[in-house]
Amino acid sequence: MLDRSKLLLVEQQIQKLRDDIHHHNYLYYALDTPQIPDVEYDRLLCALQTLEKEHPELVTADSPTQRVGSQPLDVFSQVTHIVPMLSLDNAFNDNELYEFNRRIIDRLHIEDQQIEYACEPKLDGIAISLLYRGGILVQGATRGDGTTGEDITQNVRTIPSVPLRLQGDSYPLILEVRGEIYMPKAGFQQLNETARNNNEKLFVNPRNAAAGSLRQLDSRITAQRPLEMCAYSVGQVEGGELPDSHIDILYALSGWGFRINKEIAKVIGIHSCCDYFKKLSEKRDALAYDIDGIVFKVNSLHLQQTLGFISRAPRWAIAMKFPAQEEITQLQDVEFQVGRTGVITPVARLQPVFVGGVTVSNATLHNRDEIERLGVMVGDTVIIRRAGDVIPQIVSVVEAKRPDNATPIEFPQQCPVCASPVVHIEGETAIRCSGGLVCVAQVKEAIKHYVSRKAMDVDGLGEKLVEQLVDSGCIQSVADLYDLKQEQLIVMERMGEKSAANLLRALERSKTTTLARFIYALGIREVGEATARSLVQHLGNLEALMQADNETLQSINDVGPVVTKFIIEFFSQESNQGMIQRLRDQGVNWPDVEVQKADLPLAGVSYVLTGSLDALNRDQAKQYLQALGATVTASVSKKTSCLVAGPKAGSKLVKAEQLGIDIINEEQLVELLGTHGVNI
Ligand code: 5U1
Repeated sequence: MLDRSKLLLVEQQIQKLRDDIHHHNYLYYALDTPQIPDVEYDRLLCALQTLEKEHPELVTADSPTQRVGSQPLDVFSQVTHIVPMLSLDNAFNDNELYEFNRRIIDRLHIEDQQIEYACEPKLDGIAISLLYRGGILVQGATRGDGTTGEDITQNVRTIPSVPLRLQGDSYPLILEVRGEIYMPKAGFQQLNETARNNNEKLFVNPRNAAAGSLRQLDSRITAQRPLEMCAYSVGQVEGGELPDSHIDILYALSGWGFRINKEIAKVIGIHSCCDYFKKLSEKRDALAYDIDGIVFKVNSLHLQQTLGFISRAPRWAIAMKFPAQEEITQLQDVEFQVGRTGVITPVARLQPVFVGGVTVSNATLHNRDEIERLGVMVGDTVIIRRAGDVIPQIVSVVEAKRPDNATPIEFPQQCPVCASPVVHIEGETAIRCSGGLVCVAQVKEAIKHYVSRKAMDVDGLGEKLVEQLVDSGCIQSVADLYDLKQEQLIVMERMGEKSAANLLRALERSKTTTLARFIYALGIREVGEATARSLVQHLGNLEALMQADNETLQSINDVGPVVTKFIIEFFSQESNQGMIQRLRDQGVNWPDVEVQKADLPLAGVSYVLTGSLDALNRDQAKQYLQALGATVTASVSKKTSCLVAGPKAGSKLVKAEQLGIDIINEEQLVELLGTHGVNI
């Protein structure tokens, strides 16, 4: 038993750690200006977890440790919104925006130039209401029908940019903050990359992924999804004053710990709103998140009150939507394209149609399954969708408009580029060209990938130029790039002396890179940027990667059996070893990387999981153990430190017993994770 003064000291330590962590969360998530490195932050969190583990009676719901999720619910309960959550009227063109402004002018009897508008991107996510009492988050709810939503408090708690406790002390006693929960594009891509590696179903777009993540009854799943929250208004407010303009309210919310959109702006008059819309439209694809329009709000709260509401939407706000992203057109033909890894993709050639601000004449049809799912034939009338900067997709077929001469889509038996036989690999939906580097299409795609921005980033070497260089026989592999001469380049189309010299300089510059970029640039199947980074973090150098065995690779975060197989296959091919050697001889280099692991609590400990687990699935158990620094491998060997055996464990259990390896059950695993602050 600790005496009172010692307990008081622990309480003070816990309080100080929580204050510090809340403050750094605020700097990181709300202001995007972290002031300490990640390891320092992890240290603070770890210290707090340790103290809370020793003193569970001191754990509170607003503690920053409480973001890992909790026991699954049976159902979500209902929540009534005291102040209804409104929707927004839409404008689809400048005229509709001017009409909105005209209605405001007529009601308020003022000049256009007297109206100040707040402009902000409309995030494509899920609307949320967060209720704070005394600065503590007590409820998170969906919009539902605007009056009644679902209580998803457990889920919103897991989102790092949702403050569990407000900053400062000037906030109202009761404050309901409204905003959008969304999944940034990069997080979405990473989530789907992992799902693809695990042969799981992919999410269609970031919005669906965010919605699916929030709808989880098990908040531990939500905790693993890369969600963010951005505040855009308030609902119920009691016991405190707010500023008298929308923009100033947003700044107040930012001061209390919320992320607000960086693009918000205050403008005068509706023409400036149009200018803002054009500017943001150009920036849209470069934003880290999807937006589907721009919201314009009368900035003065006093004027907002005078204008009031009509039905469920305020008269003082409008969402100007980006041009329609779906259109109707005709499928004229289907051609087959060969990708970097030999996958043959059917590409729809369409009657050109204007959609989402551009003319579209091609759309991907993905694979045979997709064609069957759509039931599409050449000659059909189809609906296409263009979302952000992704390749347009065929969404559905208008069967009523199918012409009599519509023809089924036939898949080729031979590669359309090199005529090698097409193979259909068991378990894969795709068909592949078996030509490998004999196939010019695969060579071209491999080179395009190698020079691309996220790989070796060779400025000035676009797709067309790569094709010309390959077609003219100047290059046959990536290693030939660094042997290119000025005289070979200047004879290419649209290539003068100056651009040739620039390109040679860019190639030279690209030789100094990072190991992660180089690994990504090699184009190993299923090795995306994130996987390449993971490989580097765990292995440190290229030699270790080239020699890594099945067990080593599978113990790495993000690396499952499929990608392991591709990595081993890639490095076992002599042609690839030769190509890497040639690149290094030509001067491709990178700085050494320090393997990061040593200060994690389970660093150096190797686990194997077997049998069925109950409280958490195998993937979750693997992720938790890896996050604590342990390696998790698929098979038991002398190097294994511990076997986690659930019911129905078989040969791995027998082998672990024979080798005298520690064996624990799931309950003991949960307890072990708990001692390191992972509460299941
Ligand atoms: N950016 C932004 N999105 N959004 C959605 N502001 C905004 N305001 C909304 C909605 C539904 O409603 C207002 C009426 C508060």
